[in-house]
Amino acid sequence: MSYVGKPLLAGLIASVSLLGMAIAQAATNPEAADAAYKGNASAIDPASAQVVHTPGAPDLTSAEFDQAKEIYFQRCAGCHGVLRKGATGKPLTPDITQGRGQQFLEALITYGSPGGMPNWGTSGALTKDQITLMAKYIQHTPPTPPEWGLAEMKDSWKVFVQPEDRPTKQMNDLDLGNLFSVTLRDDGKIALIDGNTKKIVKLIETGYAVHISRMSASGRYLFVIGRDAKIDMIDLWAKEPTKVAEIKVGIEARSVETSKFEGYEDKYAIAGAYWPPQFTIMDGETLEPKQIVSTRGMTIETQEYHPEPRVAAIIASHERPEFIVNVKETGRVMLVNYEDIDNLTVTSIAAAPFLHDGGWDSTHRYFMTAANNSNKIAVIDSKDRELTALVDVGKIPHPGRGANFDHPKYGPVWATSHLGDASISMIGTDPEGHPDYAWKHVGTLEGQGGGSLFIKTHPKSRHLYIDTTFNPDAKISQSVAVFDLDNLDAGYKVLPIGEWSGLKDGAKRVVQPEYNKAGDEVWFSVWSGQDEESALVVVDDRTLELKTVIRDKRLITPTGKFNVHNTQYDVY
Ligand code: DHE
Repeated sequence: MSYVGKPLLAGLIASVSLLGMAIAQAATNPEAADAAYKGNASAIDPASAQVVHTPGAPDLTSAEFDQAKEIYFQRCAGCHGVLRKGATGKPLTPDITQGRGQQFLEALITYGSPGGMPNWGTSGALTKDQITLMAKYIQHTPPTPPEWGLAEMKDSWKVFVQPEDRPTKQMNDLDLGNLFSVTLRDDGKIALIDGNTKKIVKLIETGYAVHISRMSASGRYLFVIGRDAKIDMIDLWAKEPTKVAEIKVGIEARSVETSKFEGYEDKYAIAGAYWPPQFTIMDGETLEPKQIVSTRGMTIETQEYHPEPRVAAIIASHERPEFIVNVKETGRVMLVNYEDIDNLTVTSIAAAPFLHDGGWDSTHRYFMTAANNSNKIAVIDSKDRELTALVDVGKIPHPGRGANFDHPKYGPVWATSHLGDASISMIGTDPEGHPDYAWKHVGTLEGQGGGSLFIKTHPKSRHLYIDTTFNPDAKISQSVAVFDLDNLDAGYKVLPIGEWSGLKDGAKRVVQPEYNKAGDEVWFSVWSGQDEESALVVVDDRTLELKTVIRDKRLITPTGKFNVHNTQYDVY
């Protein structure tokens, strides 16, 4: 069965043009970088969403409805939500849109807004007729995509190699700890690359618009999730790394993780979905779905029902048999205890909207997570199961998993960069040794500019790298800033990663620094379009000089890179 295919492909192409457009707009409006980043096509097949004709809304024929649905899911759902309850973009439910009226809506879509709404008309992305159509369409009740429960999951679930037929030890000569799983975003694949030889070991077909890779606690299984909510489980011990199971846990998703608490290593996997809004706990060896939990519920602030709270980052606790699940729109962090898998206990912590990504402090006790619409970092204590602090940081924090290092004055700190400004915020994380600074925003570094997605260091490194992937200035989006951790006051150096790649054409956006196992080299993706050449650039962390460029025509749209050892042990 084809769940995505053409609509998604078209959507991704559309989202690339949205990206260009919104990034251009970001030159004058920092919110636009955020819209560019979040305004990707939805993986939902528009045809599956049921249409309701709404009293008070302008008439539309079935053909017009179909066309409008397609445009909405490709271009609008990423920001306004599938059910139009609002996320980065404003809510667009009929009670609001009918009140605004056709003319107002057409003008808004045509010219955009200072809040980050792209100028769909004046940029030429939508025609006048399409804008008239969309203004009518959003005055109708939002069509609802189908649910995805146990039956659908079981239908999609396949075990290619049963656990008893798998090897009991590593059957290949790969240096698994230094293997990298590289997302080939628009090619529906990952590339496994040997960190020592820099050669592609294998390409593996995965879900569409692949998002992230995570490792099982033992370091044996690699889990990859696509935006289409398909999970592929790869056994790295096989003669050559091989897919051993797959499942689709929803229609649209971003996160996957595995149980890491002592005694539960490799026992469970969990994946969060954007649609339907839910998470699923699966058997860690076969992906058999065990429990599905809906995240629909009340927002923390106004205690208002939200029908579509998407699951963002998930991290496995080292302190308890628990998964920590970020629920974006409600602003809740759920601590899901899997000790009794048939009777899960969930502790719901009110943090802040809209929770996105995050990672551990250096002790692996405190989960530092970005509430990017609130410009805050929520600190979750995984041991005492409570909110330790909400820390104000810069505009639209986006840490990835963040960066931990020792600051000469503040002791151990965790840092995030931002999509909305050039700052890098440092938060003290040592309540024992440096109580005066713990859970406070202790200092700010000034980076190259806004549009940053990822910041990275390594316990063995004395450097801190910050990308600026969505900065509107190509010179900045194609390079990274690096700070010397022993001399932060000296400011940053710029490494011209895009130029070092040797690529001539393309956007050459530099994204996501990732260290090798030894912590002495750093890998960057140089990300261009699907029909253009991309590359990986490897930098010597000691000298900050170019070490290698990995160019191969199979490396189509590389973005995230996940070193097996660092991902397995949460090293960052
Ligand atoms: Fe991501 C992590 C969601 C766009 C590359 N991304 C995450 C996580 C979430 C998320 C919730 C945390 C997962 C976890 O830790 O469990 N990303 C989203 C979106 O909703 C968004 C904004 C828009 C979309 O439609 O998908 C989005 N992300 C992107 C991109 O455009 C990026 C740059 C390129 C790509 O491959 O799609 C991108 N996201 C990444 C990467 C990580 C990630 C590389 C993991 C970083 C890490 O170090 O762990």
